[in-house]
Amino acid sequence: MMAEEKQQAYVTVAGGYSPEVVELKQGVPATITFNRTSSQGCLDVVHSKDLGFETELPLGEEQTVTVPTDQAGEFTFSCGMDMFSGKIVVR
Ligand SMILES: [Cu+2]
Repeated sequence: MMAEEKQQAYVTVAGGYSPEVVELKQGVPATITFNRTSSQGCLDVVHSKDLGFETELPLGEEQTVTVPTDQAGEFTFSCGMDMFSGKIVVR
């Protein structure tokens, strides 16, 4: 494995998450960039209790979070009120 290997995922937030499932490779440093492009719904916060991130998503401003990939599995992220959710699959 190359020391500088990284992976970056991109999720558009517009009345839900697109894509709803983000796949990441275990053991490779990862970031996910969220871009909220619509004021629809209550998606101005995204968080994951599983993976320990939470960030506000100002409309039209990309926000990048670091995601731990040391553990394989399926992890959930959701809006601030847990009404919309997506999944991060690490394997
Ligand atoms: Cu919500």
